[in-house]
Amino acid sequence: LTQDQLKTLVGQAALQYVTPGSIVGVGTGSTVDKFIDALGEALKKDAGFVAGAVSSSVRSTQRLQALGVKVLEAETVTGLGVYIDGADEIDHGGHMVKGGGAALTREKIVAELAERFVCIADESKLVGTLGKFPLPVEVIPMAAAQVIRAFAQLGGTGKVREGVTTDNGNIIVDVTGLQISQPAEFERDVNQWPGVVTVGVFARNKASVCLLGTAEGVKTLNF
Ligand code: DER
Repeated sequence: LTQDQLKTLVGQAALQYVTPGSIVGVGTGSTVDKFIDALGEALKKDAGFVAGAVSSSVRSTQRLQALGVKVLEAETVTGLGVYIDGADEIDHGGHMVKGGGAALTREKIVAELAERFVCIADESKLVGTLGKFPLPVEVIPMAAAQVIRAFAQLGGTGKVREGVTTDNGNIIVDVTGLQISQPAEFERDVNQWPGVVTVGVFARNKASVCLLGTAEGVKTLNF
């Protein structure tokens, strides 16, 4: 099975976690795109399959609206049953590195609204320790240099992601060379640094379940 086929498998499997007629939280990325495709198929059979969606990015909003899904602003809902999103890495505790698609801030906001975070990923994303994937950090532009120096103190090498401005008008620093063995502490510490908007470690908002696409089919990891 190709990586694209694995993403399709898990995108379809995620439909089982959506309560019919509910408002669904939707993340960002190529695996989530497969979930949105599957949602489109479900809506063809039952136009009321979802009542609406809260989206984590302009990219996902456009894809959902193309299906005729009503996209609601996060501030208009008080909670969601489920949030469906991908990850760049996920460890055996359900902690994730996210932000490859530069949507980490809104992803974390929408994830915070949801009772359950359903992560959909191909097996290449499951790791022992987070940090092999360059860690995305959303930063207020004027703080970039000092944040990069702070990561250097931790043995990390930070680099501003060229040509990317987030939906919030900030920049992304990607940090290589980190081993994030205590994700919750790391997230809490870095979140406090002046100028850091969001660090791409999802420990507070870790996954409740991960649908992992493997050559043997979809593996369900519960955390
Ligand atoms: O940017 C993000 O957080 C995405 O969810 C990313 O982590 C997964 O993107 P992919 O499904 O395209 O690999």
